Amino acid sequence: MLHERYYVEKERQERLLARKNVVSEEYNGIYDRYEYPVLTREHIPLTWRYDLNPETNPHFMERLGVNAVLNAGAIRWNGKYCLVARIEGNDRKSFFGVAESDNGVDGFRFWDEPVRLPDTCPKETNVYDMRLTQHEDGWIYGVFCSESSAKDPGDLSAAVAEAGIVRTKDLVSWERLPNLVTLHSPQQRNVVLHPEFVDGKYAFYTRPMDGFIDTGSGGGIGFGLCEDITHAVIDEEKMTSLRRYHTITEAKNGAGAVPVKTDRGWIHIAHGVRNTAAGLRYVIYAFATDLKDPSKVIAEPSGLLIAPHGPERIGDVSNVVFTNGAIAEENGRVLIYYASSDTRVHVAETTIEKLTDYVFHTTSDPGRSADCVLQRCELIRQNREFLAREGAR
Ligand code: M1P
Repeated sequence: MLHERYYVEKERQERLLARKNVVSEEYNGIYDRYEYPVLTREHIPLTWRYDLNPETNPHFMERLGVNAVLNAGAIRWNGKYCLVARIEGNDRKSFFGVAESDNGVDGFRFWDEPVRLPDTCPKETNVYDMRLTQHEDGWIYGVFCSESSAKDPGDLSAAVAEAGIVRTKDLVSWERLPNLVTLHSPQQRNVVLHPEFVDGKYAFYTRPMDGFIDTGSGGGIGFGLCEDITHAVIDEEKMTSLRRYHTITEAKNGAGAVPVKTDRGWIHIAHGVRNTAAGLRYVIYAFATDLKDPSKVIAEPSGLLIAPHGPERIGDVSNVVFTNGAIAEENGRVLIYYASSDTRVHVAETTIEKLTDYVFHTTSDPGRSADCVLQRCELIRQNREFLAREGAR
């Protein structure tokens, strides 16, 4: 017989999964934030965490607890909104799980079992942050961080980050391809596969790094082409969106969701990092690249698009918002999935029209306080004139 607590927990989880999400009152005209996270550790099926047999688990203890559900790749698949979330066990190791919803903003439910990636890299310790690309070659690719120990006996935390690549046709069976090789960058994280061929080649957004945490000489988000995805090697990495002094990308940045194609360019939703006395602060920003040459930045609005607000600011790694998945629908609706403080996943909703307006009509960062205040005073002047013309205050 099942433990009585099973029914209590099951009922609690069903209530959580059935809860309707609501648009938050916060307004900026660019996107709507939703009130409730779409995925948390409480969404993980009980069968993944508990041993349900009272003979072997008389106290109905969590035997394999889950610490956090975060950074999710996203895709519209078979009429559903699917997230491939990073699930971090209490043991600190991450793995992936597919959760689906009918509307993209609530009711996300994990499939019966986590994703089992082919275990082809014996040295790999951890995997996380999958970006899902529906490529024009017909495959769905998952590009994720494959982390291995640096085998430095003097430093237990020394690690090496590479980009792992898998592909699938159904999100169930995954074929593992060799990790991406970038000839001039020792480490890579936040690598994203572009959905179309560029000059007949596969195109990747990269994030060259000298070390596991610090990007070192890595100047920002890179871009490189490779002939053969089954042995992906990038020789030359060009820079796209750059790290800049005294901006939201001063410490580092990285590609996020697969770019969204619009009439005016590819819109990228990425993350920028700066240093503070309280540690690194991660925010989400946007920029656009040229339709024909997706490495060429053609618009970069000033500052951040999404910052951690309210309860989002607190979690395992506080003061962080991070995205690696967005869904752009045929009707122009765009859902941006972002994790807060490395702990849970949220959604913000906008449209291609609004994103395009935001990216192309928001002024860029002039780089200095004196110029920023001039920019703002000019806005105020124009508004005063407009209000006067309208006879309003
Ligand atoms: O802890 C914040 C994020 O840190 C890393 O991002 P980046 O490589 O830009 O520093 C990633 O490990 C990410 O998973 C994490 O959310």
